[in-house]
Amino acid sequence: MSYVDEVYSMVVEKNPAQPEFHQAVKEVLESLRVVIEANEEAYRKDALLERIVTPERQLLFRVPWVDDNGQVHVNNAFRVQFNSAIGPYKGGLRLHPSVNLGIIKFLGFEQIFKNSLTGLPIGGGKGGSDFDPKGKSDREVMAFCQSFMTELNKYIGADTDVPAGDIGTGAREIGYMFGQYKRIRGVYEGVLTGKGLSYGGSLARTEATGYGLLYLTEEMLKCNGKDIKDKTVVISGSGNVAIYACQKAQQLGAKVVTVSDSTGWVYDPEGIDVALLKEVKEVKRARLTEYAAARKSAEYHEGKGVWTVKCDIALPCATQNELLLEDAKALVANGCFAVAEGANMPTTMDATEYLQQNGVLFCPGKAANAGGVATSALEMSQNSERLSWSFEEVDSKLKNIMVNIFHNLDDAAKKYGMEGNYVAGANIAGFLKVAEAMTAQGIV
Ligand code: NDP
Ligand code: 2IT
Repeated sequence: MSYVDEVYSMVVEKNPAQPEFHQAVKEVLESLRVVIEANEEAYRKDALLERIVTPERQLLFRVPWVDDNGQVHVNNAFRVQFNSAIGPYKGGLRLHPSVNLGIIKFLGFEQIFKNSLTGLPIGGGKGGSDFDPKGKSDREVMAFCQSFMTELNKYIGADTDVPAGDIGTGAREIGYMFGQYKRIRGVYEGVLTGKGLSYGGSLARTEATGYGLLYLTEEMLKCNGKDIKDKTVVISGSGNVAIYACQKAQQLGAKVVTVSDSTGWVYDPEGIDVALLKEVKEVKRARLTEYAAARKSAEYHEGKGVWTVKCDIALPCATQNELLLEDAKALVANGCFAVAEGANMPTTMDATEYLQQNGVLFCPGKAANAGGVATSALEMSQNSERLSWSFEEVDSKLKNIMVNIFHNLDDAAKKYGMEGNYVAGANIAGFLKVAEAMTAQGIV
């Protein structure tokens, strides 16, 4: 059996019932085959692949908290410190009822390669809990966040592990967590990113993932003789990534005609009204039915459906495995020519292959959504030097980073004989830097 197949079998055997983790490992290892085969002897001897697929440390803990009626609840919480070869662990905290260890491991594993692609000194980690912030009062969210941080604070720090937002964790949650960390540890340091602007947050971090997605998409189109201007874009999700992807796409002259949430989706042929979307989602924390009710041109549909809308470009920005083979077929049939992932692993492997085989430009999340974590690393730099950069400065650094990421993966794909395969390019470019750092640091 080849080294890649051996390691993949080991992962499946040692990590039962973690399908998302298996899927993420499979996608990475498959596209590394040519690199691994060229270095097989050295990698095998050092068990490099076994080490890279095994987290350095996994923390599992309970989070008890009291609701507004005095009832106690208990949630499961996780922090997976996956790989620190190139910097302190860095990655978000997901708060969603679907969270389990396998999902956090898939996200942490992806984060290793994503963070490497940014070119900045950050290792890979991820955490979260099956707590659902939806429908909870601010007080209840605070109670959860404080209890969560009462345990997590022991394992994190500005130079060891720096968490941030993800699904369900936004500015409100980061604020409560930061306050509790500071209170318990007694240090004012950049231990979390995505902080508010009044206490050490970076300008443009809120916008960074969505804006970065569009900067990369624009570059990918440009290098393939296409332009984003006047194109029709479909977006899924209506959270942090989707909102700012929508805003930047419109600034670049495209028309975004859909957004979605976990209950339904909106089709707005006149183009999504971003100010209204922000009011509904960021201020009122309401459902998309409220967007449709306030906007004449919008239609609301229950369930799933954005991928059936005719478009040029599709940007999945909600969650994992939300774009399936049948969706890929619908996109191709409707003339879609580019897909870039704002979410982590939103496209299944068979859907990705179908898109690639049908000539669709496809950029995987670990490259396309790296602008969020890259800007988090810029927030860490600003915190360390106790300075704040202007919006324009951060935004221009973000744009440069995204353009560089695209060229790195494009070059890696070409170098290994897979021109245009940006999945392979991203995995190879991300992996090589981490592998080199791990090799240089010995068996740790
Ligand atoms: P938010 O919580 O702000 O928004 C998530 C959006 O996705 C909401 O519209 C939500 O709908 C929808 N969604 C979540 N889970 C599901 C589900 N199971 N089925 C259908 N819809 C769902 O999260 P973000 O925008 O921050 O994150 C979106 C994606 O982007 C995630 O994959 C995340 O890992 C990734 N990402 C985020 C980064 C960041 O900086 N925030 C950086 C890089 C990647 P509803 O409100 O109904 O739940
Ligand atoms: O998936 C991701 O890259 C994030 N949720 C952002 C992580 C971060 O540390 O900013």
